[in-house]
Amino acid sequence: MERYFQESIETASLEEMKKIQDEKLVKQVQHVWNDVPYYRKKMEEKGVKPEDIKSRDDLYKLPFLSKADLRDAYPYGLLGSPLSECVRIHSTSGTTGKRVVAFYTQHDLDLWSDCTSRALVAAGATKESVVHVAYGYGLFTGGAGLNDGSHKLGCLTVPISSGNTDRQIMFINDLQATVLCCTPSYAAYLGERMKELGMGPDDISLKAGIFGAEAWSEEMRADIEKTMGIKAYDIYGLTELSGPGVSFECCEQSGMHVNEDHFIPEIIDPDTGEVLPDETEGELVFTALDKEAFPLLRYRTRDICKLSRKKCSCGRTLIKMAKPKGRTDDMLIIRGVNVFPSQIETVLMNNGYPANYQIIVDRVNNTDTFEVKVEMTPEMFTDNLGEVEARQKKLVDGLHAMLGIKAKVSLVAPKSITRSEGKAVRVIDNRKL
Ligand code: DLL
Repeated sequence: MERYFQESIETASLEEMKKIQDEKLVKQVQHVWNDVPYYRKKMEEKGVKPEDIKSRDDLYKLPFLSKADLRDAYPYGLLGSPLSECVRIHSTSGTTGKRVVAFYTQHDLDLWSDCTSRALVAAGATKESVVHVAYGYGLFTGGAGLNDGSHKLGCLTVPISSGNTDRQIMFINDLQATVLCCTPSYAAYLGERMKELGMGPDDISLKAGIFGAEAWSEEMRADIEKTMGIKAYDIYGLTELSGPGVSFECCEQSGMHVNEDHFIPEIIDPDTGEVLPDETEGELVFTALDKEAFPLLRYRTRDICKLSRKKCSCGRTLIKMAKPKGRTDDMLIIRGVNVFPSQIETVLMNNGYPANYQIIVDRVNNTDTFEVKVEMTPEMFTDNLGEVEARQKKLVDGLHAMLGIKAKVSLVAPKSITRSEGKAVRVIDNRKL
């Protein structure tokens, strides 16, 4: 079995990678200076010229780009190629303000599919694999991204998109799919439905899953792996940088290798913008090194994460990023305390609950209210009030120990929280802040 899709890049030495990045960065800065007046103006405001950027070590001199810039420049203001060279757009499902629209030339699409092919190979896919792509197709990048990587690798690709769970299971069974690609919350739902249909891990043909597009915990990974009898790999990416495949997990399943020949990662202090050393948590920033149509430099992702250069047993030398803990903008501040949905998920799963929950925050008489609605499994479901109360108290205590604040916990009937076929909706914040 092939271990790598592009071995010489994936196992390049530090010096080789630096050389690739330095050369590409110098070219890319020139491209942006010449072709993206919006960014050129930002560089001029900061007093930076293309000749000031001679290598990756000069990256810190460049200005950041943020989502606000993308909104300002919507739709064509950050375009780096003539429209006649662009062949595709994708877009985020942003809930506030304008959507982000990203553009691709044919060359951009080719490089993007290299990234997702690398992820598929790292998850054990080969040309013999049957890859069931249940990420949404359309404006969302998940479907198209894994579809194209799967094609490039020569796998039989099932472009089923999301929805119609029973039909998904029928296709997985009938075609004996070996790799499942979808969001982790949808994978958990598919697993739950398979169980209901009486299928155990040995009845399921799948061997690996490539799950991303939202934060998910180690506990959720263990749960999905057990239900389906697979290895579940994380994959990360964002529309602004192409889509899935900016980074991907290998057999070590401990952090994702960044496709560093295409994207330079940095971790910064979100308040000061200062670059932080490896192994320190902060906001993840990426510089796209060879994107033509939408060439973002130092783009602030708002994802909270850390980087590590520790040696990986898979043989890849690409730097690793940890599982993002959450986003600076999905961090809730409840009664002055920072709360991430992923922390709540960890407590629930440690206590044997599935990851079907909703966090409801409101403000009454100037005080934040904080409720966590948690679905019970059918085995837990009971009308014995004393038992339900004891279970609720255990979760209240567990959450208090994790977060330092008290939540109201409401245990609800199995299947009463709406399932998502794409990214799960975990937080309902009714505060008018
Ligand atoms: O979610 C691209 C994608 C598709 C990634 C399929 C992986 C698989 P956007 O809709 O633009 O793009 O959302 C990007 O999703 O900034 C993170 O906050 C979050 N995200 C993506 N992957 C992960 C992950 C796609 N593995 C935003 N873990 C990013 C945690 C993730 N968060």
